[in-house]
Amino acid sequence: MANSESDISKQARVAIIMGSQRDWAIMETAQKILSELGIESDAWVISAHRTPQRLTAFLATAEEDGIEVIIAGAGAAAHLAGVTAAHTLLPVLGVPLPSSDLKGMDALLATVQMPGGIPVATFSIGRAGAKNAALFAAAILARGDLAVRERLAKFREAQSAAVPERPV
Ligand code: RP5
Repeated sequence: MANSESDISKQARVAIIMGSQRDWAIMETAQKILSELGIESDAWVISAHRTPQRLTAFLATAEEDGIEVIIAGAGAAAHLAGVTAAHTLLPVLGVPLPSSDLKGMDALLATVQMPGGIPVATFSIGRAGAKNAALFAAAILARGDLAVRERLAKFREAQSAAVPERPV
């Protein structure tokens, strides 16, 4: 995992950012899915309130560094995805995390309730949200990348094939 705003992996097409090191236990699910789909990603701990300069420095060059989609995971009063979206034209996929006593309901509302004008696509709380954000990022990239589209189609096929017709 890259740790500095100045070392964005040149190949990474998807950036996974999260407000705390503690969020990685869930957000690494997104990186695993992207890797299964052959999509380069890179991950950073960037807090909108604890490391605001790190966030603006990262976003200032993200697009020119080749990032096409940003997945932002945060818990509690989760403003990371919204602030990120305010600083970039890249699509921002928000994952609310269950890291507070409210178990993600706070983060869900904070992430989904963006006032009109700055959109954040919001996913479900926790691991399922991280997984779906990665699949959604793949779907975005698949519009202009047939190889990704094919891998996404295979992922869906394998997922269907893994469902037993009868309970075992
Ligand atoms: C948010 O606050 C982070 O995304 C994290 O989920 C939550 C708690 O962070 P820590 O205090 O555990 O670092 O900013």
